[in-house]
Amino acid sequence: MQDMNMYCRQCQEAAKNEACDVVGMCGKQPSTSNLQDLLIHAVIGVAYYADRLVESGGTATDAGEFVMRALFATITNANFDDDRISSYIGEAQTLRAELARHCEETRRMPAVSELPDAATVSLDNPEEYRDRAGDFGVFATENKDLRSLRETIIYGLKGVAAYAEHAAALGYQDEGIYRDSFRLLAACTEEHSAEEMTNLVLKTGDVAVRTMALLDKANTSSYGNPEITSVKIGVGTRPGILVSGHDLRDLHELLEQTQGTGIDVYTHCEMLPAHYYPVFKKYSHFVGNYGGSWWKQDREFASFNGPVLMTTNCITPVKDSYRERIFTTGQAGYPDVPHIADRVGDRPKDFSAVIECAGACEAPQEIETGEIVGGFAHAQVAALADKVVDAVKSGAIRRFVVMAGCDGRQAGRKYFTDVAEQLPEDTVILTAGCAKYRYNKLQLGDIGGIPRVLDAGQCNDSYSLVVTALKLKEAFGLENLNELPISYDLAWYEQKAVCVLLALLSLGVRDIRLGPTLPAFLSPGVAQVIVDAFNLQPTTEPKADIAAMLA
Ligand code: FSO
Ligand code: SF4
Repeated sequence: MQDMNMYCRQCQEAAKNEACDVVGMCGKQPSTSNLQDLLIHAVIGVAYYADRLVESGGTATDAGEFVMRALFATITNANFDDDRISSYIGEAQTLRAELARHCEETRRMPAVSELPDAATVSLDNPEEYRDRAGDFGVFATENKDLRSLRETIIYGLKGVAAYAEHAAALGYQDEGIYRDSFRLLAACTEEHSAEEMTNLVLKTGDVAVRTMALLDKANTSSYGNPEITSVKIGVGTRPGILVSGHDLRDLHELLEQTQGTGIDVYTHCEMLPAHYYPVFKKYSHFVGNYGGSWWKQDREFASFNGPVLMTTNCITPVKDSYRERIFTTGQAGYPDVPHIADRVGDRPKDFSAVIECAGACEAPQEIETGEIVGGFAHAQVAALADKVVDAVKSGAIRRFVVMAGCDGRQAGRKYFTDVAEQLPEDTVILTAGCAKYRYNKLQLGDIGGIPRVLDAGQCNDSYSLVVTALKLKEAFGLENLNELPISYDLAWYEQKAVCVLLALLSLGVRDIRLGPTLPAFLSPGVAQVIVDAFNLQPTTEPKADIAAMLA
């Protein structure tokens, strides 16, 4: 850590594809980054004791909920608020002490450096984090490959945490997911061989699959199965509230509270797929989607004119043009931005401040018109299964290309638009996540009524794509997922995409292309292990990659 303000390489925008060590490319300040390192260290301490507790037959649901919330708060572009991260560190210390008291082995401490009292880390003294960050951050592990494997597990679990928290918000929890997450975090304090750690990475993928399945169950049980839907992208004449992020319960409660107020509700970025759920369709003031991917929010939030509610990541540095009308809730946070408090018990969150703000705003400025179509989650695809299977058997569909994942601001991401445009007309793109904004407004046509871009939903709905693949495997009587006419050309940005990638690897999916760059946290040694086992490869040029995928 010498001569570094911070050290973070958890996302695709890590500076020079190595690490952000001066300030985050995302805008994360050194104080926040170093506090997040400290929080991860504290969370591992909680998991260590919770693991011991469940091993001896106890339950640790509260610890599970806490670990998920805290990990989620450290995801890229989720929480930039030092006070909130500090308060999580304090909570972690209290919880760790309580769990330790419950454990038989209270004298055994994690094999990582002691967690200092959060009170001794002053928010007024960033130098202190700088000096001490090396004790808690990735450099706490000396061996580069082991460090890389530990990071892969922790980043995968950050994605798991986000999805587990959305499921928990709807009343769906799985002790098994908590238990395995404790074990995996605790394993990051233990000495393991590289082979054992590689197995733990795949175990993280297995936890990821189960968590995405849980969230799928939570979403579809609460709001119905997504249906094919045309979503308007123009605007109305009434003031609006723009809802971004991934939390469907937040959106639901806001829709309830805005009924009959004369205010419209629009989705932004990853909230677009909410329109595909039957329950949300009954709200006549839920009018459409505004704008595109998360990284354009500085312009789009300015022209929206009304309040913006960030339910999760991705929030980017807040600009003056909308500073007075942006709100966060859940694990999203930004200094000096009003935060809508958590719900207490079953009482809904109180969005009155957002609604009041909307009442004083002008209607959104129109930036585009038309519609986009989505809603091809697994139940809807299953309903079309015969048509899809026939189209493949007749040769009308030659290949499916899964292009799920995240979007980002780097110019190299034009690759994904180029691939979508250049793929031959007998191919179908399966997508989920904000990666879709690179091509979901192109007019790519359909194949016998099947659109050439099938959007399953949010990034967590990549699970739907897996279910679709499993159904196709069954329909074609194949032994192995890799025998299907499906290629994977994934875009990654933050840790939920790491979670999705590990999920696919744990299911044995091979030959995945990943771009626009491979993760900086994969050491050459670890990258080689993954390449050898799964033939994971970086994206190259659209033409060459398309040719290889169709070969
Ligand atoms: Fe995108 Fe952001 Fe959903 Fe991520 S909005 S980048 S993978 O948070 O979570 O796809
Ligand atoms: Fe850099 Fe990404 Fe970390 Fe932000 S989250 S500091 S952009 S590596």
